[in-house]
Parts: sequence; C-alpha cells; structure tokens
Amino acid sequence: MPYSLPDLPYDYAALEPHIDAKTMEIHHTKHHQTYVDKLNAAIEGTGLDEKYPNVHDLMANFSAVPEDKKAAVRNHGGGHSNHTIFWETMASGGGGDASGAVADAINETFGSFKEFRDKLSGDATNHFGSGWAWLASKGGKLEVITCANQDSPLMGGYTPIVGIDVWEHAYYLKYQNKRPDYIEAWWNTLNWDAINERLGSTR
Ligand code: MN3
Repeated sequence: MPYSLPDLPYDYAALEPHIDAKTMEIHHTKHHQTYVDKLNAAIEGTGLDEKYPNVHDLMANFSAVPEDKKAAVRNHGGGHSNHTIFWETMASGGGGDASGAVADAINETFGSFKEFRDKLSGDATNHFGSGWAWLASKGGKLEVITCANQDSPLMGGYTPIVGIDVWEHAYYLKYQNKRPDYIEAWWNTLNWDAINERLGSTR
C-alpha cells in the first residue's frame, strides 16, 4: 500500500487566529500531499511501503533504504513523517502550559516550562533557513533539537515529541518574514493530550 495523506483531526479554520485557514489548507493539500506523492514515486517497486507501512518506522530504519533512494526518502519521507506529527499535536483551543507526564519531564529536564519554551522558541527562531525545531527524546532523556530541511529526528535515533515547522510555507501568508510572531502564536495551538501520547511512543 502506498503512503497516503492523513486527514486532519480538525478543519482548516480550527487553529485560527494563530494559524490561518488558507495556510493550513495549502500546507496540507499541497505541501504535505506533494511529500507523500514524491515518496511513493521514489520507493515504487522497493517494497519499503510493505515493510514499513508506518512512515515513522521507515524514517527510523533509514539505513535500510537503498542508496539510490536515500535522498528522496530523506526529503519526502521526512516531510510526510514530520507533517503527520505536526498536525496531530495541534488542536483548536490548545495551548497553555504543558500538562501530565510531559510537564513533569519538561520541568525535570529544563527547570521550568518557561525555560523549555524559551529554548525551543529561540532555537526555532535562530534556525537558519528551512527546517524544524523539536522536543525529542533519546534514551529516555528529553532534548530540544533542530533539523534542516525535512530531516526527521527518527533518522538520528530520536523520538519526536512535538515540533514546529519553520519553513516559510508554514507562516508566510499570515506572518510574512516575522517568524518569531508565528512561533509565539503556535504555542497557542498545542494539544498537550496528544503530546503526552507521543511521549509514551517510540516513533
Ligand atoms: Mn511544512
């Protein structure tokens, strides 16, 4: 079975005013769809989709991808995996401080929610060019990491917990060049229940 674009768990306007409906629609139906289509085209005939029906498993097993497919899987498999997590960890009426087990882990690792938030926002703001900033776990420890382009944290042995897309396509319509304003607004969309579920996952 080829990979497919997941439905969003909310409508395109659900994250207004923080992320506008038009950006959400283009981001999901054009950008994410293109990653899925190009991933499927690249791996056709390799059996990778049968072996790893979950794209997160594909990215965690990146070393198993044939050399001549690695560049395409890195870009488009990473794009599919990253965006799937991005949609799942936002919700209408989200935001606020972390809750549950992830709140405890954040406090233990970073000292406080504010210190964590400042670290992730700062790294996302300062990341040069396109990419992502993530809260990720490795060996049971939380870290803030950044990845260039569509590189997946799973390629480096990390489990992505929650991350922000800082490609211009994620914010340019509403925020133009003001990436820090978009990052501040994104915090108001976070679905801490979904993020807590990811904390207990290995993918
Ligand atoms: Mn994107």
